Amino acid sequence: MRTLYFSPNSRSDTVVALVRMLSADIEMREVTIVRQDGSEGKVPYLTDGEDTVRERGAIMLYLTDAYPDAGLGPLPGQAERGAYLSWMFYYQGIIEPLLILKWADISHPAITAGLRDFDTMIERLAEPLRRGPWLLGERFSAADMLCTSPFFWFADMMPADPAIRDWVERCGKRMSASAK
Ligand SMILES: N[C@@H](CCC(=O)N[C@@H](CS)C(=O)NCC(=O)O)C(=O)O
Repeated sequence: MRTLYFSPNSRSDTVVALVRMLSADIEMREVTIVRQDGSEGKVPYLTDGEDTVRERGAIMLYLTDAYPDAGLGPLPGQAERGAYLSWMFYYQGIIEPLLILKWADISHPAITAGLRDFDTMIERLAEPLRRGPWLLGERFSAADMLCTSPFFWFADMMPADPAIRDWVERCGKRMSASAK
């Protein structure tokens, strides 16, 4: 039995939405993440028997592989699998760190050398969106859900580029349509 630990109005929201869209039979356990005792309490967190999964990108990838019927992520051997993995890891390794650094107004040549910068990251996202509606072209996937997620929370981070703005709006509509 799989269990997802989540807390409302947190990063786990995207995973909760994905579980719904996958029609996945997962026990949902709401937890409090503000802890006074110094213990680790990050969400989202997924358990699957003895195995555990942390980090949104990893959890979403694990779930789209585990519930393939919903078609929300290419499986090994399918077209665009490499691009799918790349966007999930690009989110965790580049997009979210750059958003936090921008919010904190921190810059350093070593950061730019490793991660590039916010504008380069936005351009990277916009490239496929000028050719098709989703990061994987015509195919909507959990990568769109993950990579648009910060723009729903931090409206002031939303770039002016219409390719990004339209994509975020499209993705929001797609997710809310599945909630009905
Ligand atoms: N890199 C992790 C970040 C998870 C994370 O920081 N979640 C926040 C909620 S938005 C949390 O659990 N905070 C509580 C804490 O840091 O103790 C992921 O993407 O899953």
